[in-house]
Amino acid sequence: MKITRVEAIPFAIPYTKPLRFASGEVHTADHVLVRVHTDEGLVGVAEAPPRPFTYGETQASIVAVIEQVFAPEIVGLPVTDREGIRDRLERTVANPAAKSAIDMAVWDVIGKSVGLPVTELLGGYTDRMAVAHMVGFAAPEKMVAEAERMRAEYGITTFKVKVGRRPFSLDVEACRALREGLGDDVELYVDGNRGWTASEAARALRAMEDLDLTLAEELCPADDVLSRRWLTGQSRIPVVADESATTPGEVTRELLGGSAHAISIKTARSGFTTSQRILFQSEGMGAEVVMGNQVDGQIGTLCTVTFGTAYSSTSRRAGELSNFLDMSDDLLTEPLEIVDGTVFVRQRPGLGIDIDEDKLAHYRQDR
Ligand code: MUC
Ligand code: MG
Repeated sequence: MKITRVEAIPFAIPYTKPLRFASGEVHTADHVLVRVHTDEGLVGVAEAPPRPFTYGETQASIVAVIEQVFAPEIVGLPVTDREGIRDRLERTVANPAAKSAIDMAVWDVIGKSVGLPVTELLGGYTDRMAVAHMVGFAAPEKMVAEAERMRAEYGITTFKVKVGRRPFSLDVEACRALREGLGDDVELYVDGNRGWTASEAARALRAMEDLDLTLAEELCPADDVLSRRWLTGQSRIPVVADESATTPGEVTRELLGGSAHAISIKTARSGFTTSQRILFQSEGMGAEVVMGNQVDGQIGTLCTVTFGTAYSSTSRRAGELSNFLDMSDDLLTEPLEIVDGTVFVRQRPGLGIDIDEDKLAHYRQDR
């Protein structure tokens, strides 16, 4: 079965509540729906979320690179030739969200063609994942209220708190309010999105030592090589590399350089094919992994769940799977649900993504 066409459809769905963090903020899901068509009529689907503040991609750049570079490279290749497709995509540097959406749509077609869920093709370890919710910047009482609502309505008990503001006491205060407001039974961890210097981060971690935080993600930039190593060496909780470790080479650099202890895997930026490499490499090096969230919509979240449920180590911790709840709408005919703090993978051929064509017509930006 050969690839005949790759569609890149820009769409925009507003958030009911923007997500704010140290490197940026998201008000609208201005994503790109990617569809890989084949000569047997099967079509694979995934979405690419542009995150210019992290990877430099925009909605327009994703559409352009797919239409002008990636589609011409891969049309005509057998859809099962995942390595060949990856090779062709990797001839172009960067553009991780565009490449990943194509990769995951290709896996979707393969799953459909053999009548199996992609999660089973990948590893098939479990059918569900616990959910962690990302709490963005706001006044401490609003952050606590949001977490309380997530716990009451969806049963979520793990929260990733965005930090990285100046002065760092703002975030210390917010984390303390969350711990006091939610009690000892919830898991709290923090993500700085490179907002602090290593010395600020060290002081902030010390000030939060009594809060039982479980992980500290990307507190300062990867380019602060020596000070980041200094910080990681003294941290009493595992330091997670997120945007600093998006490729196997970067994972090696962060782990062997002593700049991180654990790795965040995001299918939105490494698809399934490269995420597998990152996962197996992390396991081989003895590093924990977290299934992260690139402020994904429901399609992207289903992709994360598909990968996260496939393996033992990716399903061990709660995955960041809930921020689509703040979108005003989405494109699936059957919305993704979180019940008792859990998301289930779809036991259908491929990824189980069925696009509501009326909604797509309403939200698409190219007509
Ligand atoms: C995260 O873990 O950093 C914020 C920006 C992005 O690309 O992902 C999010 C969450
Ligand atoms: Mg992060």
